[in-house]
Amino acid sequence: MKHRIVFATGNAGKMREIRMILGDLGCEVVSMKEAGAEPEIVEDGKSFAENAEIKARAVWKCTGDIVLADDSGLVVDYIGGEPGIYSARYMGEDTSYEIKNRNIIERLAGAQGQERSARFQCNIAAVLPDGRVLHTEAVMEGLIAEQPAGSGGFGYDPILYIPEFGRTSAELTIEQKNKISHRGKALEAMKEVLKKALEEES
Ligand code: ITT
Repeated sequence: MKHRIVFATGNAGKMREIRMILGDLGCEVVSMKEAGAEPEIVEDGKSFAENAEIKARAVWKCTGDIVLADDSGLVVDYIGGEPGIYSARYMGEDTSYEIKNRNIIERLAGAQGQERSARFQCNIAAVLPDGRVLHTEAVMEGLIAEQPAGSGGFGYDPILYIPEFGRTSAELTIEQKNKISHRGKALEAMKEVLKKALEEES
């Protein structure tokens, strides 16, 4: 693909994963900071999809390239789907994940087995140079762990236990996580959708 892709995220943990997943696309992938496009973005959408589009559109207005954005979060069934789209802001943007993760575990006191079901959810939005918008979405299913474990990844990774690995998401290598994660799957799907959309264009 000859286009440059700008990724509208300020989250370094996400960007690390994104660079690996998009590495085989054969085009330059830069963060919005690297592209010199850091507009004020107000994430006031009501869904992952709306927020992903808000971020991608805001950066696209500055650069005009293909702009991708990720809106994602942890959805915990036992507490009504919290923190969901508010995952980054849960208990305050500046509160450490050690505290946020402990708090979620505490709120699940007494929950057993499948009652602890939770997932990471991710919506990817792409705004094309002509302004068209594409979306893909995926989840990574797991259970809220009894204790945080692992130091890989970022955010809520230490508390999402992935039964097929018998480990938390923070105990997986980045390669393992990218293969099965919400972000990995949504971005793989986006690669296909993007290729088709750009072929139609040329
Ligand atoms: P950008 O909007 O700049 O991309 P952000 O961190 O604010 O960065 P979101 O609004 O999409 O991004 O919030 C996503 C939050 O969900 C993130 O900060 C983590 O708390 C959580 N999250 C998403 N994916 C995760 C993952 O793979 N592992 C752990 N936590 C994750």
